[in-house]
Amino acid sequence: MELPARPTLFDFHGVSMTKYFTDNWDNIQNFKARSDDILIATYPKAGNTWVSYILDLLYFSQMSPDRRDQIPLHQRVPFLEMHIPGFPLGKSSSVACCAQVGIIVVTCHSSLLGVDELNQLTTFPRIIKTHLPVHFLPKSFWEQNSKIIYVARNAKDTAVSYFHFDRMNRAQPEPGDWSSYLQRFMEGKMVFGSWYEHVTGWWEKKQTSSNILYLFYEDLIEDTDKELCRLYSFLGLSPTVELKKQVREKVLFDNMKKDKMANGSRDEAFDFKISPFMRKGKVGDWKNHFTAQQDEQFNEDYERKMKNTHLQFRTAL
Ligand code: PPS
Repeated sequence: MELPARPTLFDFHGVSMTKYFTDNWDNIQNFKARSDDILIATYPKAGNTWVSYILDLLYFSQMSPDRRDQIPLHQRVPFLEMHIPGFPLGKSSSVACCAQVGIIVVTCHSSLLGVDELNQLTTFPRIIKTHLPVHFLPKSFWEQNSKIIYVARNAKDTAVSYFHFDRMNRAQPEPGDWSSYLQRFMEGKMVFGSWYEHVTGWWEKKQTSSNILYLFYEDLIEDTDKELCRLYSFLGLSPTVELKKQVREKVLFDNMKKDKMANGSRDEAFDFKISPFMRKGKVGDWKNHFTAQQDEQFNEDYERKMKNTHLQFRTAL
């Protein structure tokens, strides 16, 4: 099947975006969030899929054990602002199908339309993925006081992960070579804009919003159990010992990587020959990509951009 040409980046109200995340803008902004919705917000490549997987297991694995094997994660956790009509999703994507799994009815179609998918979800709570900067979030999330989990990841590992993602994902703009990519990352010319503004914007908002839990990818890697406990407490959940054990086991990088419903292998926009979606899952891989000169230049620029925030990141464990 012929794939559409890669999209181009353009300035959208001061944030670099592609049409796949802006074409449905009015419907996105008018999205009606509910008080029991749970939003997972991240800059791209900060661990959104990981936390989506964790929450889906927590809320649904006991009630509908087949869900995990039969419905791709991107349908269980729709991507709010994604709007790609007619984009191939998988080998059988052109064939419409309908699967009844537990109490959820899923229609597989050859489009990714986040708002429509969310409005059609029959399960609750709705677990929702977004990469929107905080000032782009539909206002209903604030009005409804929906729970929001923000995950942040250090800039260097994010840039590396994003680079490999853009190489293999034909729904993203051409990344070019690593050196020019890193330059554009520093300039904020990435889909969803500046990493610096994203992480600090959400951090500022968190200071006055008790409905936001701000997590760090590095903490999740270092002490998954501790961060899972913070999640349970924020969500007001008391999982059984058995469920906790199951979650702990299933969300390990190597186990998730084998899960065809979560590892991106069903997405035809991805070319795994170039790079897998579940790539390394580590803190500090940037050291394999940054030259000494790039590191020095990046650090200087970082100091300038982040001098007014208390937000601290770890680039090694
Ligand atoms: S996306 O496409 O923007 O939604 O990507 P996102 O899911 O936010 O981030 C992808 C990176 O998260 C890593 N990942 C994990 N790391 C550790 N453990 C688990 N279970 C896990 N699941 C996903 C994934 O491998 C990407 O990071 P890199 O560094 O590229 O490996």
